[in-house]
Amino acid sequence: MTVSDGSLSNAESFVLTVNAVNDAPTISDIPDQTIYQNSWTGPIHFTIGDIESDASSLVLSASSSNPTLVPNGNIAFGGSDANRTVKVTPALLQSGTATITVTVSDGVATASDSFVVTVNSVVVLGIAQVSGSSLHAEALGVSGSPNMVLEIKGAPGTSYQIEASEDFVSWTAVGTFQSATGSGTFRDASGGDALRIYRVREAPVDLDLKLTH
Ligand SMILES: [Ca+2]
Ligand SMILES: [Ca+2]
Repeated sequence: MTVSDGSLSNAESFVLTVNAVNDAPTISDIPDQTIYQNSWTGPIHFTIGDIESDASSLVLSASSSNPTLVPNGNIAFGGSDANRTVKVTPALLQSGTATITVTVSDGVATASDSFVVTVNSVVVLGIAQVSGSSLHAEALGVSGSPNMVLEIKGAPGTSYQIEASEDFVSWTAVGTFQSATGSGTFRDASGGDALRIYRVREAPVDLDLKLTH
């Protein structure tokens, strides 16, 4: 910079330092989740980004507001670069709600998004398997609520007979379930308030039966 009165001049220089501004990273909204006891979410997809840093260098962390229901170690990340996933596995036999906060860091600044995981209780009596029979129950569930919904994950296209009992002795067919994917729900509209035990007959592969209402 030079200052002059027309005859004499005085020059001085200075250094102008421009500090780079670090913008905080970004994270997309992760929506709330509702699942059944003894199951898990997702993987739920979300995206992250940062103006200065490559998405692959961003670091994710997560915390649970209810570690009894969802221990921090049961929150798993997947994916790569900008496209990431989070999968939440609640502790066995626990139900309730937990707020999961996912934080992305560029090493200096952070951004977070939260989502509520609601885990509905289910009473599953046990798993019974009889080998060598074409008519065997692989899953059993018990409920005392009307309009019980059975969530069934079986083999694609296979027809399953759903039976209910109140004493483990006499079984009544309450309907059949069949879907192209093997997965879906069956609602037992005939159920009353009495304790009911359900079984699914046929020889499915990896049959998974859950109850809710
Ligand atoms: Ca940044
Ligand atoms: Ca959210």
